[in-house]
Amino acid sequence: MSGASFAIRARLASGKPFVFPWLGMPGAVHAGQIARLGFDAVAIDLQHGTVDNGEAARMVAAINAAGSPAVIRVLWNDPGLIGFALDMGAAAVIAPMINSLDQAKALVKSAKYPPAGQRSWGGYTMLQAAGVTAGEYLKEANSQTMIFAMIETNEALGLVDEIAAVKGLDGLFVGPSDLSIALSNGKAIDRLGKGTLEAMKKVAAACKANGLCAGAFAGTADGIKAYTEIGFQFMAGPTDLELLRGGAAEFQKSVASK
Ligand code: 3PY
Ligand code: MG
Repeated sequence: MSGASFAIRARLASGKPFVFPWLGMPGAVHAGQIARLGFDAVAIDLQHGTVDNGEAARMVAAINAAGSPAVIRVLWNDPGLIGFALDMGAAAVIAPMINSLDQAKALVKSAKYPPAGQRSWGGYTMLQAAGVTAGEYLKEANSQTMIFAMIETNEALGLVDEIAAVKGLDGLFVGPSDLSIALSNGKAIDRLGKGTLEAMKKVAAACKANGLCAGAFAGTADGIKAYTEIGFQFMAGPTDLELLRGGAAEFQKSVASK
């Protein structure tokens, strides 16, 4: 699995920020076009996006065909959904709302083949993405695909050292919108707030202590800079909707100014 579709670990080894846009709108055309822009990967959000499974498969294929790894944030921590994402050829899977040790262990069980877990064999799209035989994929999948547990609640933050120590996890991924809502007791979404950043430092420290990759939804270039400074490396940039709206707003402004 030395192809571009599974090049996440190799790129992370450079120590540089690893940045990827976050697609929530269905469409293999825009996914493929964005994958050609030189980001480290392209993510598809199956939790809050409007992408169905068939479209997700076509989007992963388009992203991979453009020479980029695909990341999938699954709808929930469910063995079927996690297996589907990996079978489609995702090189990394992010699972939302991991709030207990049991949930973290279940995530690993769904995502890794025995003996590390109980991922179910099948699908074959991933063989095409990886450009390998079934035997080669089986040998390398556990080490080459990356599994991230999302830390985005007070419970998860309280248990972050224990969750980070769960064998088989490859990284933690902060959802700073949900985390800031939890920290403010439902009052605010504050992705760059002081309290959010302090909490995120704990997540980065837990990752460092356990050899995990520290990830987060950063959303903007300022977010990527701020999170890099506190120890994060694997970071999502804006959503496709925000990029589209931003481009349209700029066009509208330039037309209005003529
Ligand atoms: C969050 O910020 O809560 C996320 O899940 C990222 O979209
Ligand atoms: Mg969230």
